[in-house]
Amino acid sequence: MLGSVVTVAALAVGGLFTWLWTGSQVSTVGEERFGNRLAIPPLAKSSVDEDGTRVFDLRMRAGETEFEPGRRTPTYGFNGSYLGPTLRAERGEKVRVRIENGLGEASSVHWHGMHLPARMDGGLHQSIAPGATWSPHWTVDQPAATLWYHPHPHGVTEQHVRKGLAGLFLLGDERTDRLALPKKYGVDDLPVIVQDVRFDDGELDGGRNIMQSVGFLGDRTMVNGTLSPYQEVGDELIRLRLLNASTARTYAFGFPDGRSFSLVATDGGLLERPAAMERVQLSPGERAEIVVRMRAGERVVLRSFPQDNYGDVWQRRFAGGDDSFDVLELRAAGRLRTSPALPAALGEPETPDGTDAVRGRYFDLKRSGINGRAMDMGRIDETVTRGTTEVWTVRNADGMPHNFHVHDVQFRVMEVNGSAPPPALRGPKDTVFLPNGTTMKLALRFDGPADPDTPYMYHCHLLYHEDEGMMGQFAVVEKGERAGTPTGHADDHGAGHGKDR
Ligand SMILES: [Cu+2]
Repeated sequence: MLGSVVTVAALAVGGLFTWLWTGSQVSTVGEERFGNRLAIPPLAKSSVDEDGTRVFDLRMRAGETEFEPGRRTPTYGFNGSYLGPTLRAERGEKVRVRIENGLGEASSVHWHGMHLPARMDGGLHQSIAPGATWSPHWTVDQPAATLWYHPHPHGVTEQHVRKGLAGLFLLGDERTDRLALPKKYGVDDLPVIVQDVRFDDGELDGGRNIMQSVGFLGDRTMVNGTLSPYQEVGDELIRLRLLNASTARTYAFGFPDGRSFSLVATDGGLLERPAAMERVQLSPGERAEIVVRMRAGERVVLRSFPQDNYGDVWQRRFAGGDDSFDVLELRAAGRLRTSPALPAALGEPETPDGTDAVRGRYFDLKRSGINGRAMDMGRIDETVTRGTTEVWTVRNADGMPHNFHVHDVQFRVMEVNGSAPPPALRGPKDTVFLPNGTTMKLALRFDGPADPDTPYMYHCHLLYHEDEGMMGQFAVVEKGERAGTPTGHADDHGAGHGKDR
């Protein structure tokens, strides 16, 4: 009698586990109909004022979006109901963005990947109250790149981004503008903002089950807010500007027929030369520009494949590593315009190689906090000297995947687990993926300007972890100067709001 009870219980537990195990793998491969034309975010209008500053206007607002015909979903967006326009500026230009917060709650807008003064960075200390306007301004002083913007409010970044607040900020420079790369926006140069979503009765779901240690994981993907998207293309070479704007999910992009493509740029701009590869892995916040060769009349799917470097079998199954998605279908015209061959030489590196580093720092990534401490807006964790190079060693031994993003700088990956970085990590980076058991050495140069009272952030860009406190602050100071006290921290949330600073 007892034996049969135990047997039944064991069978029940085993059955439950099998159900959980198989049910936790998500795949949309072969399931997407690709019936919706890909939305291309509009280029943001701008004006140039008397002193030559290029001025953009963004309004954060709540709205409703029809992702599927007849079903209205509450969402957030910039100048629209979901996502935002694509901003474009050239190196050397002065830019100003007037941001009006039309939401019913405080938020902020961070310029991910941008080198700019800390007060313009849009992190936790530049909160914009409901109804207020914030107008950060700076001079673009970095190479051509695919950057992006998104909110960074304390504790609710995940929610604001997942509801739709994100957009691209493309930078150009003279040298890059002359290169023979596909550059017709929306034609042979396509923005590809990838997000995973799950709908719950028409609403965007943000829940996570207890085993999803990384945060929310959706059951399908969208590109530029379009479900099951296709794009018609008419050129031999197509440049895809891939942005992983998902809050927790990491992708490994490639094509089902195994064709290789050329990686031309990483987060902060061009590689020195194109690198041929079959997969490119992007964790939340990372970008890659790839150029793929099309054959006349074909249809090819951009797919995200399972990732065997993601972690142990448990993490792979329950935290997204085993999942796969059919992301975007490219439909080539019957006759294609000839594209010039890719240039053999692309960018000229501006990231430091680490040989002139004046000091090293160590960052231990834990979900509970970096270096054993959870985020405190009133505490500056690290003080760096303007105009110096440092080597940061970042380690994840936390048993789950993390990544690491540093504001203000583009850095160079010097080493991954003691070896030279793979080609996909040889370009300028601001965010890197660190699966459990990874140690990376990064070379970063801090060119200021110094501001001892206003810190920048470094953090895990899995937004659920970031919101939980997996973040720290660094201030850039003049030589010999000490960091001050951050202004506008947690218990001081109203300070400075509504002023046009
Ligand atoms: Cu993390």
